[in-house]
Amino acid sequence: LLLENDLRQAINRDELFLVYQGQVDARTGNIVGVEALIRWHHPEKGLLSPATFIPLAEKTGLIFPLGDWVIRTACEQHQEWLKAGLPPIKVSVNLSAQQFLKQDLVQTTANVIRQSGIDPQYLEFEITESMTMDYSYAENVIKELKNLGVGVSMDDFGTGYSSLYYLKRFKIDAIKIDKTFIDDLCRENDDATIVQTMIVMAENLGLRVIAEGVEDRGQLDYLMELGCYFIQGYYFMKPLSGNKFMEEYTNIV
Ligand code: G
Ligand code: G
Ligand code: MN
Ligand code: NA
Repeated sequence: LLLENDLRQAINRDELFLVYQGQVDARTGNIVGVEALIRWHHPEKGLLSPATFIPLAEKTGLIFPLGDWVIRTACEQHQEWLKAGLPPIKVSVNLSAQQFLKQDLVQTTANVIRQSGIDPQYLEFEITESMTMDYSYAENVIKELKNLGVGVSMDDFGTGYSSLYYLKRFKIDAIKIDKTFIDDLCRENDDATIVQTMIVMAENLGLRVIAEGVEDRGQLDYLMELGCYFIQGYYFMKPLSGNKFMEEYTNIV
């Protein structure tokens, strides 16, 4: 209950912030996108990771103002990078199931796009397949987001229970292969087989594939051999503040 009250005030008190993890095209070394990840600088407890407060936010309904803040802040950051001279890069925002299923998501997103001035092709939402949901409603939300020009990717791909059905039903743009499949890619034949199959399937369905949690050269080489070039992981970049990200970007390119 105490933490809930703290979280309620955290937005107004400027205690929440986003960090950004670059996604790299391993063929060129260019950054092709970033994922926005929320953090909370708690006045007493220090830095808190989303694993400690997103479930609480979901339970209490605070996920709605918090989620709106994330979308807005990520879009504003994109625009600031542009003003500072960076080329436009896609920014991905994680959505909780409740946010995705809330009636005003599309309207809120349209408002943020208009107010921030972001070109919507550079905004993408990450949804997870573990959401239990009304499929025809979800299908419609994705359609409306696409009408706005916003992309949708499936996060943590392979860990849910209906992933293939989602691919059949929803017009998504990309899958993000979950880190659990990448961890032992070079040691476990089964993991390698599963990853290879995901990549081939995505390719044939015309979806972008991003491998998550790539930490070493061996994993990178293996993924490139399998034809997966979009890489997110500590091997290339850790999540960084907006300013640090810009510095790194300027150094890389
Ligand atoms: O950044 P980190 O690895 O600590 O993130 C842990 C989890 O929190 C991930 O599953 C990630 O998807 C989730 N997460 C990070 N930022 C957000 C956010 O802004 N909104 C939601 N709903 N989840 C987030
Ligand atoms: O669940 P989701 O995919 O949204 O969350 C991604 C999370 O994975 C982020 O919290 C990010 O901090 C974390 N992450 C990204 N790359 C790596 C990595 O290479 N190693 C580890 N251990 N975590 C990573
Ligand atoms: Mn994600
Ligand atoms: Na993931």
